[in-house]
Amino acid sequence: MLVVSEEVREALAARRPVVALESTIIAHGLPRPRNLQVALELEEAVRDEGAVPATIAVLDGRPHIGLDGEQLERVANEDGIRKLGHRDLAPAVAAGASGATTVSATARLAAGAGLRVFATGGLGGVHREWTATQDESADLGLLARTGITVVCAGVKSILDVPATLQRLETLGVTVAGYGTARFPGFYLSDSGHPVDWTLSSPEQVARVMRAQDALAGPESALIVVNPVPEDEQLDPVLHARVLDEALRACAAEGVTGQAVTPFLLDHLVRHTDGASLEANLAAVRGNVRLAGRISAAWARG
Ligand code: PSU
Ligand code: MN
Repeated sequence: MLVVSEEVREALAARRPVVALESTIIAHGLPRPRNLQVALELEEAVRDEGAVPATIAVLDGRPHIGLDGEQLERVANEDGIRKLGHRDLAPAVAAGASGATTVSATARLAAGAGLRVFATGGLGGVHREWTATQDESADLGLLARTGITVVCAGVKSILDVPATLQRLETLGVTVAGYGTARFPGFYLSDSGHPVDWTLSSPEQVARVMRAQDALAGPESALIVVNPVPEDEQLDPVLHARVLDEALRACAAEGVTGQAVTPFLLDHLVRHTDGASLEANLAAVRGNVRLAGRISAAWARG
């Protein structure tokens, strides 16, 4: 069922490091034509750390683990590329549809193919106004039952961050700050909330992964949160102002469901003169590099 690229298959067979990358950020999280450049750049960053990148997407009904240049271009530029959460995988496969995978769908496919380390920008989570909309990303529930290590810059700041942290605690998902005791704020280095565990090297992360396996029990993810460097973060004052406007525009235009996240991200890019895009990219770049180093430490074990 899964189409695993030759390069990824060989790396897995030889126990060499592999890093899974999601594709929703490319198809629906970044503007064209920058999105394709970024997709290529992220794969290059994984290679720089000595690991093999495996970007994941569904093309013509087939889930792909590892894309070639032409396939990456389809994800970036093809009109009609859907956004697929994990619940959308089966209908997409049955219909022969093409779609980009969110964190939940990517993590499920990656784990199914035997990958252990995954890098992204920010996770989905609990939206503000949850009490009215009950909008909580399927990312959380899936990570609560999938044994994968996700490197991210926290959750998108468009979300209710403390509620999301609480949900992760309730669901039993381990969260560790990389070199920090603070939970990062995606575009910002610090969300204002603490984390309970701090890890300071790829080897320490790999040791936690081995401890998870040794303890056995129900599978769940390890979320490693890696802050964007302070000198590359979005100006916190600008962030607060534009985010407030974006949330109001979203409500005023009646945007709901899957469309909420892309709407808010796009609003932020357009109303910060691209500064949110730069901070977003700085965060993702750092996460991808760290994931490369963690997968190398994991492979050495
Ligand atoms: N973070 C970004 N850009 C994105 C996403 C996260 O900077 O496009 C995507 C991820 O794929 C994440 C998804 O899994 O948004 C969550 O969407 P939703 O809130 O609809 O579950
Ligand atoms: Mn949602």
